[in-house]
Amino acid sequence: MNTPHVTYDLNGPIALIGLNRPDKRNAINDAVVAELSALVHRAHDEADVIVLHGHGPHFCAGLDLGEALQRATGQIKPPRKRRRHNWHVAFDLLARGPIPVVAALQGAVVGGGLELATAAHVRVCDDTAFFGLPEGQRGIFVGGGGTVRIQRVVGTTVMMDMMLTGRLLMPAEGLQEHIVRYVTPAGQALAKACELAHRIARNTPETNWKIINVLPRIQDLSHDDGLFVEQLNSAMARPPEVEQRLREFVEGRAAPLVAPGNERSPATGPSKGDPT
Ligand code: 1HE
Repeated sequence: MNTPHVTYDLNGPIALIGLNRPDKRNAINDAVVAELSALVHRAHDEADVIVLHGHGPHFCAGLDLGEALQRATGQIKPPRKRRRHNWHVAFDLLARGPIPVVAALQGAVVGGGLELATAAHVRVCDDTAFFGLPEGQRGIFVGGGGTVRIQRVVGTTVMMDMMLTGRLLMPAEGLQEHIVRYVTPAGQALAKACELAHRIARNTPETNWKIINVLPRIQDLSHDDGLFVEQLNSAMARPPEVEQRLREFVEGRAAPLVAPGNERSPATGPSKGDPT
């Protein structure tokens, strides 16, 4: 099911969600935010992992500056009542939803595009990618969760430099600053993201949910409170797959751990609808 600006494809346990305004470098306007939210809700119902990508040579050029200008000049009226920012709602839906998100990045990953990318849990880019926060040059400020998410990923020093000087980071620096964890040759980021997503889909949904929902919350807690929440989590009722998976290992039937350089070998357990 596609919407006018965002594509959606279900491939076994993986939902591919693609920004599809390549003529505008996948800039994000209100329609994109609404369509993205609807498709993420759909993926939550029917998939185990989301792969987020952008059609064309650029992942995303950030905020739609044409629409922003219309808003600044009053051609688009502000809503009568204040409500939670639609970008925050949509990006939190990805970042704190029930299933992991892998982002495949190429070309421009700038401004709101970088804010969107950092709502994903694992990020892959190809060697055409560049990362930037040109808000300073546009006279605006980050508004899609970047003060929270990007700052936590790259740290205050790097984010301030990017915003104040307009410095662009290339893939090697993206790796160094933890914006991405994998860099591929040009055109291969999506394939790598799908490969990782299929691997993630072999974990139990319960563990995946905990990884993406418990870790970031514990990061926001004190040492003591973090350990307390970790203990509460360990005490939560375990789904039946746990016993099956423990038994597979104890009886010597579990797949081996994934060795570096041999990342295509299967991780533990079969996955529903996995093509491999
Ligand atoms: C756009 C946008 C956009 C391109 N909003 N229309 N974002 C930025 O400051 C980045 C602005 N964009 C660029 O710097 C460049 O477009 C790119 C480096 C991303 C790509 O360059 P290029 O040469 O491939 O494309 P182009 O010729 O610059 O743009 C092609 C078309 O896309 C053109 O429209 P056309 O009708 O003249 O063909 C551009 O106007 C259009 N386009 N980017 C609207 N962003 C919640 S706060 C978040 C704050 C931010 O995100 S600030 C960062 C904004």
